[in-house]
Amino acid sequence: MGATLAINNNKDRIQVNLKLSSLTTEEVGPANDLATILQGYTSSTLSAGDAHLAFATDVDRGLHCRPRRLDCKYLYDQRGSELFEAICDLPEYYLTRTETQILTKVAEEIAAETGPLTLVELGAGTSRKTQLLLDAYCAIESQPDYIAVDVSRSALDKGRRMIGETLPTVRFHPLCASYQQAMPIFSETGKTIVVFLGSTIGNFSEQEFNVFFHQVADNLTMGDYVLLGVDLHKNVETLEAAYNDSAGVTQCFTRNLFSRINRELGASIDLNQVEHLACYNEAAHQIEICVRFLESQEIFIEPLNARHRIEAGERINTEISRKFTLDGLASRLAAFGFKTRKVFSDPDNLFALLLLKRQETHLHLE
Ligand code: AVJ
Repeated sequence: MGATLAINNNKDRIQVNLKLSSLTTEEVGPANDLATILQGYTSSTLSAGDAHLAFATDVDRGLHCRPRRLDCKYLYDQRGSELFEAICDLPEYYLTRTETQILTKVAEEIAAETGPLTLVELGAGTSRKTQLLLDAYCAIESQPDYIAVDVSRSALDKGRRMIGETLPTVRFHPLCASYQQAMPIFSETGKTIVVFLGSTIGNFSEQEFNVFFHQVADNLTMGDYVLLGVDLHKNVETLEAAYNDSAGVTQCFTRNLFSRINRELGASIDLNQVEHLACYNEAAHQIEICVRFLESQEIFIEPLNARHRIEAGERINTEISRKFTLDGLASRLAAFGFKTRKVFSDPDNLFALLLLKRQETHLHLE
């Protein structure tokens, strides 16, 4: 085993490192040009055909589960990303405006703490909130690199246009990929801050949370940072209102997953029979979102020629949104090698931003 393996026991990363270094031998540009590296990564490993088949396979697998479930990342096609942006502007959806309020206040302090580095944002969407952070980095470095990772190509395009206008010195690198696909990139970006806002971490089950932070820690280097946005415990009324808005946008957002299945997988689900439900599970501290089918329906997945019979009254889980406490979180993150450097919150303690620093941790020397 070579030195790399001893220091960094991560098979995925090693494979990708090899792939990336072979790309740099081509005549496309200098080895350290981030744009070139990302282009090569995108064209060699992430194809649209694979994504379509993965969608079909994941839907099929989820419908075989009991209870049935669908992966919430598929909520974000073009229409879904637009609907999510509309959710962010809803009066009941306090999360986005509270996080924006916190970021406005503390962006400079974050940049001052970390110094110049590459920003990598997971689930960037249209990068609206991130502009506040990028603005602060523009004040301390001339051309900050910003890699926006999202599964929605249209959201990335919109973000790129917006950042191009408001912050033209930012080097914007869109990466249309899942988090897992994007993580090997962390080793190519020099000193890095991984930005994970909006309490998207709340979508992960306890196990997914653990896998995620294990992978992030594994792919980062000592001294790198994570900026994590988390939604905090609060009363049931506020929480349930945020996911059952009076304008019905959240219902459209959830239903859109089924119209996407119709559009892309050749199903013909009657969307009028798909009812959105969002309830707070107080014991588990999570919003649970599902749909209930009012009438029996068949879901046909054309690429796999698979059929699922959904009975009247049956539910399909689409999303969880967990809520956190600061104490619990900091100690759990410490176990993955993240020291909580700063915690920022709003006056009502609705939401928090944690600035974490990657520290010495579990050595897997073999
Ligand atoms: C993007 C995961 C943070 O859980 O609040 C909003 C998604 N779903 N309304 C959340 C969502 C329905 C949102 N996150």
